Amino acid sequence: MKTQRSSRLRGFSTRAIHEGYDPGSHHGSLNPPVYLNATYSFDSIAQGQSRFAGETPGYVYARVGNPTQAVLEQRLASLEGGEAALAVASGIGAITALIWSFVRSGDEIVADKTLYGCTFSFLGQGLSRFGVTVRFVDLTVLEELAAAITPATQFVFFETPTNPNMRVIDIAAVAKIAHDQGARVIVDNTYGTPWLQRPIELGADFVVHSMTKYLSGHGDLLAGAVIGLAEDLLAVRTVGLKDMTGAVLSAFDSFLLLRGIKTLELRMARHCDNALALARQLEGHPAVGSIYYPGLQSHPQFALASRQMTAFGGMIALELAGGYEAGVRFMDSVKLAQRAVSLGDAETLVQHPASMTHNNYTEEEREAHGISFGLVRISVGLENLEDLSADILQALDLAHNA
Ligand code: 4LM
Repeated sequence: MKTQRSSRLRGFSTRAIHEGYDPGSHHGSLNPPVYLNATYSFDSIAQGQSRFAGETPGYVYARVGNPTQAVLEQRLASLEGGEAALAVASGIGAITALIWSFVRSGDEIVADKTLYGCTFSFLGQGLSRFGVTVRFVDLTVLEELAAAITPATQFVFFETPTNPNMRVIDIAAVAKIAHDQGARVIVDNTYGTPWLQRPIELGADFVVHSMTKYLSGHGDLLAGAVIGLAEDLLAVRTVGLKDMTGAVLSAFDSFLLLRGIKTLELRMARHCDNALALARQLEGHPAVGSIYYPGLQSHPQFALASRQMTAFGGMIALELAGGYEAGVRFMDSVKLAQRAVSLGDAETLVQHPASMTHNNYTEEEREAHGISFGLVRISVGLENLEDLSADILQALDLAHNA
């Protein structure tokens, strides 16, 4: 496998703020211009033809690229330690554009059994209509991967930590087994972000993101990204994006993402600090039956998470001792936290995966895939920790003592 570029050229935040943009080339404008255009004019028909043929660099039409988006893509590639990146209109747009670019009828995919609901639908229901076989296995048990992979396996796909139940998967170990069988590895790094883990440096071939979440950080847009080798990314841009999904990111959303990513390190550090402190308060609380946070020593993959991740992320899942009804009372009782899906925003968000983000699983699938009906998900925000924990604890008390 070809080795992708090391991301360790300059510090993380330095690259998050400066990579891919030189104000001196843009009248000193500190921020990149927002290029609001659908098309690009050519000096001559010959120039346009050679750009279309891929013989000379340059833009042709905004479905294939835009200079504001290009700055964002260079920055993303640097942060993830990949050769190239493609920014698209949503996380699902990124996953579909990548997979549509390479799979054909008869191919197989092995995926972890816990995935964001719409990813699960695309893989499990969407692709099967086109002759692609997807096997869902528990990728924390490497023997299950070895048993499921065949010479027809194109991709091994997983999230880590998994949405919503926070299982942690060993990226390097999965990549080794997959590569030995000629399959390529896609890691959805939405929960992790490149600040917490860089899957390509651990052996993954592709990283995908819902940039709607931590990378944007402010809940004001939908976006996705694919990062990987330049030749593969060219295929994803010219096939998966241009011809198969058309999931184009706007220049303005590219600009907002560049703004959000400047503070990614600061925000992630605060998300992680708040989440770890809150998880420690919740563990052992009489209202809490089970809690899933990889920074707690009780988490089954605590040792793996400690070596694979810089810190443990901003997401917590829990089951209340009083089950689903207590969970609903808890979510209905929060005052500072908001009842909403999505994650990675400044605001703390609580939601019920079984009926919301993961409602495309049938009841049987949910149980088989370890997503319990009583599970409550918290996306821990950036609020003052004392205010946040007071809100969560008062809601837990109300839920417990009702
Ligand atoms: C949610 N998640 O969980 P777009 N990959 C992961 C995700 O969590 C999501 C996507 C991809 C949630 C949305 C409502 C790990 C989304 C899909 O929504 O297409 O940008 O990302 O609350």
